[in-house]
Amino acid sequence: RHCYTKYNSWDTIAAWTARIAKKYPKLVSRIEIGNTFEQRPMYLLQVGKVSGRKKTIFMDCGIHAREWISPAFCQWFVKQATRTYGKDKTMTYLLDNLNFYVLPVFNIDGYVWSWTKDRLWRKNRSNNSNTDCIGTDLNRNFNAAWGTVGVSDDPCDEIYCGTAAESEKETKAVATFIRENLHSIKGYLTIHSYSQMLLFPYGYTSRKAPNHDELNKVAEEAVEALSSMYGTKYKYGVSATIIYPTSGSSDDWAYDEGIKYSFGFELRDRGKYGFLLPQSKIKPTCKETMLAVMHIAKYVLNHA
Ligand code: 0X9
Ligand code: ZN
Repeated sequence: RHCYTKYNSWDTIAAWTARIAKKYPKLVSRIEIGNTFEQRPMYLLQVGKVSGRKKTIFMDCGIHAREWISPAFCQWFVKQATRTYGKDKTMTYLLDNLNFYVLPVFNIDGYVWSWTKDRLWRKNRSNNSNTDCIGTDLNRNFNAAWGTVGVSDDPCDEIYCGTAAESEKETKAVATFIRENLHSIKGYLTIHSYSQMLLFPYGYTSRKAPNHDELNKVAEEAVEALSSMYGTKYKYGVSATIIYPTSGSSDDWAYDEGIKYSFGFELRDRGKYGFLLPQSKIKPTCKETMLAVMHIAKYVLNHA
């Protein structure tokens, strides 16, 4: 039984994607972008008023299996979009002029594993050669200085980067979809937890991104909007310095593909519960995060 204020299993989320597309045919459609290693279909929701060529923002949740608040946010976003379109002025304006591609769970196999066998599982569930260790870190598997910093080449490690960039079916499906839609995708958002940070490129180098100052300003304003609701404190800045250097991460890759507005969120909390954020925090976390995402979306619409 699906509920926005509870963590939902993959089967429940999958059924929900079908239902919401059916209920709001003028606003939501469901696209299958590929299959996971364990052959589950990867569902993407296109959200926005149907009309000709529109700028779009791609947002994914659940690259890392155990970060359950992340898929909860993607579901919340779609709920807010469908329930407030035509009522809330900002939402109506955004959905009339923008499309959102929302991938509610990127790493589905890992998410299922975190529900059934190991709550703190992070990677996907693909096999590796010459070892019993399972899985690749999908946020080390993109083609952005792949395999260089903040990764491991040991398949038994949590940050194993895979055998090559896009070696994983899940990475390949997302990267292919984004490449095929690059003409319209102006913003990229990837939702993680935890630590309350809003990050932007680069993670793989200390070089400044060409529009660093602009990204910094947008991030500052987004964080300010977020904290206006409950006072939640966020850090913001370059991912390599604010969190730690990583290569093969999705936001750096999207940025280097030409998506000038690329951000990574690390949602609540700052470590009290960590990945085990209680369900009672879903609603406040999603409500405040909406403000930051809406701010970025408005900016992208007006500046991209
Ligand atoms: O290590 C990661 O992949 C992210 N942190 S998490 O705790 N959610 O695993 C941070 C990635 C930071 N780097 C980039 N966003 N490039
Ligand atoms: Zn993560």
